[in-house]
Amino acid sequence: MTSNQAVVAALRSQRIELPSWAFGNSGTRFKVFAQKGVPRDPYEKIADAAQVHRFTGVAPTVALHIPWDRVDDYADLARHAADHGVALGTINSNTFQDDDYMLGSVCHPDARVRRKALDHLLGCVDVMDATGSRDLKLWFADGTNYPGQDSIRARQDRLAEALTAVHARLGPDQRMVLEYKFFEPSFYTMDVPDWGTSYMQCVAAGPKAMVVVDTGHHAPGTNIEFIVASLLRAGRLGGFDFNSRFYADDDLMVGSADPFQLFRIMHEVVQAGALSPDSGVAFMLDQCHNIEPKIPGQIRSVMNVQEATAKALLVDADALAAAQAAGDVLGANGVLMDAFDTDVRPLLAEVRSGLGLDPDPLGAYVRSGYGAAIVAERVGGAQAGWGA
Ligand code: RM4
Ligand code: MN
Repeated sequence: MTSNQAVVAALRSQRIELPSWAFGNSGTRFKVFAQKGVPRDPYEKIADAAQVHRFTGVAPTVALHIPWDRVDDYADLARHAADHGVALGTINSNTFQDDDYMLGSVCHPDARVRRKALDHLLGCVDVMDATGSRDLKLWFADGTNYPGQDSIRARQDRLAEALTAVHARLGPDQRMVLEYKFFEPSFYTMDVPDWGTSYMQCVAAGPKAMVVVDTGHHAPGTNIEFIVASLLRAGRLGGFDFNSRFYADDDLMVGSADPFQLFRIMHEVVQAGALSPDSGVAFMLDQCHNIEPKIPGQIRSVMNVQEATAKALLVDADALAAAQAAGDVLGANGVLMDAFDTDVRPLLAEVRSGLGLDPDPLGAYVRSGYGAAIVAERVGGAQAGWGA
């Protein structure tokens, strides 16, 4: 294979997972602007997600959020997904929207609440058994608002206890991925604020526990690619929740705020040989589309990840290694910038044509008439939204 063929092959086999919640209505605490044609249930969310795969060819799985996507029969939902050419992916737990969780979930001072939260997590593994999902994503809103409110160390102990119990429940091919976030909803301490805490808890929990990096969950200026490199080196990078941030956890389209950062992250992934679907690194989107249309917003996001990936794949690894070994600072940086400055859109158009797809996914989606059809068909019923 020429190197160009290797790049094309890597782009063809790339996999990006979509979040079911990106297709429902979402907003800020000020207002949710409902959009016409938005799904009313998990079945319609999956039908919409399937459109993203139909036009990009690289997004064949949809992550569920429990209980937002609760259904009576998960095996039936999995069949529905298969009928639409996609599969169910990561199961996201939710221990942040019940009144009982005001002071936390698995870190709560009251053992009754901790038990309730743990039962929810174990229930999510039951869902995984029915859907065939590999990963359980854990994000805990747990934390404190005031110094002295609770014991930082006791809360870590409670967290460890819960993670050990979940780990013990996982099947041989299942994993848990633990997400961190430096602030919000708690403002003084979050119980999993950073990758170091997540890593320590994962190591203590066992080999099926991996760290997940949500790109929006860092303080401004954080060098995320350094974290990615470190976790890859330790064999504990379970995956990404991709999105963009300007200020906080903005959940904007990945690659929209800082495409260079996304490129730098993907460069670390490519260098570590972690791009392929069997590498154990899950590439997921975790986004909300508050003012832009949702299906095109997801298509655009997938394309942004593809563009960053293509640029990372175009880095001349030999030239970079030679410049680094020679201490050629400007030369090494130049190799990276040459790749970043490449217009990869023609290459990706070629990749799409090779997959039998329209080279212009956004245009093809509009021309398909799907967006207009769901606006006409989905009348009545309650639209799905963030939190439902
Ligand atoms: C959280 C976290 C989780 C996601 C929810 C919707 O901030 O990022 O991954 O499931 O939001
Ligand atoms: Mn996330």
